Amino acid sequence: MYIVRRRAWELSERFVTPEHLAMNRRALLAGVGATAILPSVGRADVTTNPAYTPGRAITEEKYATTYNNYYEFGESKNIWRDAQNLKTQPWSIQFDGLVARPRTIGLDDLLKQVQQEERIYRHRCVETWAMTVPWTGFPLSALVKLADPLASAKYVVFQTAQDKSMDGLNAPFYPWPYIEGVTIQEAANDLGFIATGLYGKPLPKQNGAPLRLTLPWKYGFKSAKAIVKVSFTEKRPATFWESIGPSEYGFWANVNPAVPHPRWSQATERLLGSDERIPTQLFNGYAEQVAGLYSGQTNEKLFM
Ligand SMILES: Nc1nc2c(c(=O)[nH]1)N[C@H]1C(S)=C(S)[C@@H](COP(=O)(O)O)O[C@H]1N2
Ligand SMILES: [Mo]
Repeated sequence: MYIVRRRAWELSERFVTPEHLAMNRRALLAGVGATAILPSVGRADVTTNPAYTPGRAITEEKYATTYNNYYEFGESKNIWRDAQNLKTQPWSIQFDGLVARPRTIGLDDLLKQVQQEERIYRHRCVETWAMTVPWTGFPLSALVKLADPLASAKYVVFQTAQDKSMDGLNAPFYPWPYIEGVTIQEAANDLGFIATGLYGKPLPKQNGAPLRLTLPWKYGFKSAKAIVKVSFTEKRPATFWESIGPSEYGFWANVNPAVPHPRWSQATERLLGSDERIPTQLFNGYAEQVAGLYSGQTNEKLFM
């Protein structure tokens, strides 16, 4: 048999799988129903933040929690069962690099020092699938404040756990650990979020438990899962996907329908649970909140 061995980051064929075909209109309508109910559900210690209204139906939970990208567990979208083997308790996060006091903080201790809220965000994967989900968590800016960076820090770098339950780590070729990063200014933007929950429940392991970055104006690969280390640096970090394919997965990775990926258009996206494609928006629809971050950077490849 003739097999085309695509390199793993060449994801273009993967949009068309039987799973997608199974996601029908009925599912989409169920999602619409959820929109009407969800924002009014109050939960102890968590307030739903009305400033983040997604303007489209919330994705059905079963799609957001069973169709995932988590290369530590393999290249397939169907890793949710395997991810259950990750032990997320106890968990601690290391703050290092350009901080006043490098240290490791237990997750429970960290969570006592932040105010949790719920935000419904659009999510846009670089592969052109998208979803709309209610995260629970706290502002990224609060995490940065806790870490207490020095004035010389220019970047915030996030590192994902490397655990024995993660079979994908045995795959050669990938530059583990999974590293992502943003500038200090980006990290200070209100939209940046650290998720601890999804759909009002603790964050599922496949979605990045116990702590996951969420940057809704950027392609999904910037949103590192299972964070164990937050470092502050003066130099721009070599991030995971940029190291693998710099012309395809750049450092900035801001969503832009007008800038195609070298191998596919970014003009439209497919909502999980539906076969329909909808137009993609500049900065994933968050231009008003984040475009100002990039006003001085006209020569940079900000969008791929
Ligand atoms: N550690 C880690 N984080 C990751 C990834 C990954 O493979 N490993 N995939 C990224 C990509 S490409 C996307 S689109 C989102 C998917 O998040 P979800 O599975 O919760 O929808 O996680 C991002 N975070
Ligand atoms: Mo992605």
